[in-house]
Amino acid sequence: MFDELRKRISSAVKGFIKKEEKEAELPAETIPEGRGITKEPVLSVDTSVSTRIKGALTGSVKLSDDEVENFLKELEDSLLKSDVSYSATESFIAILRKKLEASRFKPREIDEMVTKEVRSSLLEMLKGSKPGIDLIKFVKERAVTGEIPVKILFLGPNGTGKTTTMGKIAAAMKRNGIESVFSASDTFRAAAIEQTEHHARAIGSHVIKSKYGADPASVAFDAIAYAKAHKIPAVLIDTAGRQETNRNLINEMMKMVKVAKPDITVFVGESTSGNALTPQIMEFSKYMKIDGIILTKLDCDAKGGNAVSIASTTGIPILFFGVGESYDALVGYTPEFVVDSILHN
Ligand SMILES: Nc1nc2c(ncn2[C@@H]2O[C@H](COP(=O)(O)OP(=O)(O)OP(=O)(O)O)[C@@H](O)[C@H]2O)c(=O)[nH]1
Ligand SMILES: [Mg+2]
Repeated sequence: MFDELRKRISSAVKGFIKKEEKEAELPAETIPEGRGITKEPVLSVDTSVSTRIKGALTGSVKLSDDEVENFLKELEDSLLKSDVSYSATESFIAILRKKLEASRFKPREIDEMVTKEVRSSLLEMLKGSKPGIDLIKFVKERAVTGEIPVKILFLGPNGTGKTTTMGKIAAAMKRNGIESVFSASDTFRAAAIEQTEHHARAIGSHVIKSKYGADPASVAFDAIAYAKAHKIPAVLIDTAGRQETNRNLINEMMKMVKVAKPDITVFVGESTSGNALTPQIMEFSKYMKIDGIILTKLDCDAKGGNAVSIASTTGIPILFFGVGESYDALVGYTPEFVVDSILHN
């Protein structure tokens, strides 16, 4: 996961070797000492001979405007090629530009120090986004106040991992002592009901189902009634997937929202959808409020740019990443997780 973004962002090692070769041609006293290939990928700044000479003489150096701009241009191209949205790239570059222009660098540690600035700029940008709801904490708090069941609706285009993710959430709840009921509201595909039942059995959750073709909202209504009657704190509502632009699906979801009145609506999207992901989310959010996003299949996503830009582009926080098919392959979103995965520090 994030491999391509990481490679692009830290394309350094290649550039770094080239630079080392360039340095070998310089007079010995102008070569900053002690720069070798470190284990961690380090970004590479193409510094001019004059910057390095000044650095060698004074012990600290400011990057010239050209050096900053060339570096930023390269980084900007890399981010855009890795599916980071234009607006996210621009805000990141703006934060980083300020830092690079204001900083003085030790000549021997320019690349390491610039990498640190990149890290802190990425963190600053990601931390600027709205934090997501902690689902487990939310249900626990509601259980204390007695406002249960908490109803969580999972929706999104087909095949993104809605049913599997619902299973993962139920498993995480179970580990935290929270019982849940599944609403098998994907009545669009005959096998979907069995699939939901299969997950419920494996996790030890309850399941409410109806027949193939039944009204999905009425199944949710029954699941909520069951949870109320049995004081089960969470109802997890599975839904059918289709093309995000499919009008029937949108109508079905709107009816679901009206009938089930979910406390939390989660959009489940594939991180591998590339640039198609944001329009998918925006299409759903035209008709209903999306509270959080779970980005699945990050383990299959070489680029990883969506993880960086989704919150800043859509204004909707990422709650979790799906990183595999097993029930425990769910990672809570933190800006640090994203940045560490990219920069490997
Ligand atoms: N590698 C990987 N596979 C995943 C992940 N999440 C789900 N899958 C797989 O993706 C496939 C589709 O998952 P489902 O949960 O059936 O997706 P869905 O959105 O419910 O599909 P529909 O109900 O047909 O719309 C399954 O093979 C899952 O095992 C993930 O995070 N990583
Ligand atoms: Mg499904």
